[in-house]
Amino acid sequence: MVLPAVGASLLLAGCTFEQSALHPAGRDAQELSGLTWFMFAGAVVVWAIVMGVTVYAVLGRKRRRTERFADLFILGGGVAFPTVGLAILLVYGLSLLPNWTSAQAPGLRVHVQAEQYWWRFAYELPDGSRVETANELHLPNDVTAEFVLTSTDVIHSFWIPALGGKMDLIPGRTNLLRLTPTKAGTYRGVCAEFCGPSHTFMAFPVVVHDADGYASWLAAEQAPATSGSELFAASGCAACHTIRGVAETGKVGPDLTHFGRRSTIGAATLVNTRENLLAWLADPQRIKPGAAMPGFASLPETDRAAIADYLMGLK
Ligand code: HEC
Ligand SMILES: [Cu+2]
Repeated sequence: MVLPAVGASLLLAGCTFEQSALHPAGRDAQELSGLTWFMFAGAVVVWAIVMGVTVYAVLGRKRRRTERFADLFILGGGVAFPTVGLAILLVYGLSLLPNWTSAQAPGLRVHVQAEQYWWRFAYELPDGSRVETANELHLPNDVTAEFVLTSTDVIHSFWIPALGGKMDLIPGRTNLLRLTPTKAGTYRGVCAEFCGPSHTFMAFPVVVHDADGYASWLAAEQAPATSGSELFAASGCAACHTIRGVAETGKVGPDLTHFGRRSTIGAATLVNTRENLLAWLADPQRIKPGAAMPGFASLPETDRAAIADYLMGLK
């Protein structure tokens, strides 16, 4: 019974947020989709000409063509046409460069560390301190965000198609990517570089807020948890997970301080419901092969239920 339920949630998780480069909601994505449609239109014109000439060659009246016509045809179609076509494309492509977000000064910095198979997000505050969270990105609309991208295990890639281009996270390197959202909404980000068996379960919702919505999200995220749980500590969860204000030593897994506010479990693998959380706690490996969290099927069911209720309550 668990598997069909999990399957349905997977599908839901896949459809809830838009993941499309053709429905841009960011400055770079807008430019990229403009370029895509421009190239597509050009390709259609070239295809139509080639097809037209092919049909003419096969079905057209058979009359002898002069050598002069053949020379002109080769020079025109083989040299002049590609030169002009590619020049237009080059000029258009270069004209887009000044609009690129990388040229904008950032108004916000988020440190992103990719891990097999989830995302550590840390928001840099004006005083330099950081608010850590995981697996769900929140951004203010119309503000250029700079992402500081690192990885500690293998190469991953950070991609939010609705906002712009992607950038790899490479062990031993720090890469920078700037994106400017232009439309409030919820989008889907993904890991775009194969990183292991659960690569496909390494996604994240991206919520773009208006300025007030973002400020109140950040203020709530910054606050420590309001309650602790004996069971959470006693069951060994605190060895890997931090809940700020309650248990702050676990650094292996995602920060769970406000887990109850996240919309998904396991980096957009499951919708965040009590039922799915219980399935996750019992056997994460079954849901996400290779995930670096052990299963807790050995805990009494009542303990798991109590821990799930506690985590869901961390708003
Ligand atoms: C050995 C370290 C380890 C232990 C112990 C551990 N976890 Fe995890 N946990 C992880 C890792 C790593 C992930 C991320 C897995 C992934 O998504 O790839 C995770 C993910 C989670 C998530 C999903 C978080 C999110 O942002 O979606 C929850 C909830 C969670 N763990 C709860 C628990 C609870 C409750 C316990 C104790 C019963 C526990 N964990 C024990 C390492 C651990
Ligand atoms: Cu990855």
